[in-house]
Amino acid sequence: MTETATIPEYLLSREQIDSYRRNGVIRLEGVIPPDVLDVLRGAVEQAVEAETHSPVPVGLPTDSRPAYEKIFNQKVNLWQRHPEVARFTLSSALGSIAARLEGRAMRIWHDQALFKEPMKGNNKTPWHQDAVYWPHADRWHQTTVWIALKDATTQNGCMAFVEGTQSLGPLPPVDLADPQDLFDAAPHLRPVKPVPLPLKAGSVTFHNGLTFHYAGPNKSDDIREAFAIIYMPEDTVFDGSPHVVTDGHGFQPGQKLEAELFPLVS
Ligand SMILES: O=C(O)CCC(=O)C(=O)O
Repeated sequence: MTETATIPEYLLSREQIDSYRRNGVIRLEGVIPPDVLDVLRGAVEQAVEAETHSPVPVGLPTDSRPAYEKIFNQKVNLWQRHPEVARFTLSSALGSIAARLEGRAMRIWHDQALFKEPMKGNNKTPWHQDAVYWPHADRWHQTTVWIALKDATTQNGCMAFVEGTQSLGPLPPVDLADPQDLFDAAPHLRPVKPVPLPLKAGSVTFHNGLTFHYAGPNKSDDIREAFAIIYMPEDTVFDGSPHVVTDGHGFQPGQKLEAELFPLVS
């Protein structure tokens, strides 16, 4: 397959959309066909490799290293520096799934490679909500597609979710480098069993930006490779908080995030 590999349109049933809206998460199998996945995985691996040996990715301020770097090799907004990744981040097939699940037109907020090294201490991803870290005035309808570039299993750190937690709304953010217990803010959920969602390579989850989620440590002997694309509603407004994606771009609080940095994909 050549560089023209494209993610095909994906049919969603009414039941799937309802299930996503109820649970705040859904697993969709086989969204990226094997031949397209080979191209996507190659593009992301190459981009990560190219940036792993430079001190700070081109275009990011030097103090921008996310706390997440302690947990995995995370590269944010690869699409802006690597055209072969951009073809996938800007995929209207994926963007249109995001739009149908959340019921509104969507823009890219950012993408990120999430490569979890094997056997690197206890590199679990702590329980958190995503949208509470983002400088968005409204945080209810962001969604992330988490694409397994290789099989994600309970052994190598697949994601797990507490279904329905998006309805709690934004809670105080936990410090990802030195996490507090997210469940302190919602102790009634402690007995609820989280749902692990292992994925075959090429399958994905979409999760709402407020759904509680976690990923275990990578106890395998291979890298857990995932690529995530985060979408925000078309009319998202900047709330003025600092963030690596918006810092230095001159956005004013109250301004709509409709720049070239945030293309419409649905
Ligand atoms: O890949 C992981 O371990 C965590 C990713 C995550 O939290 C996310 O994509 O929102």
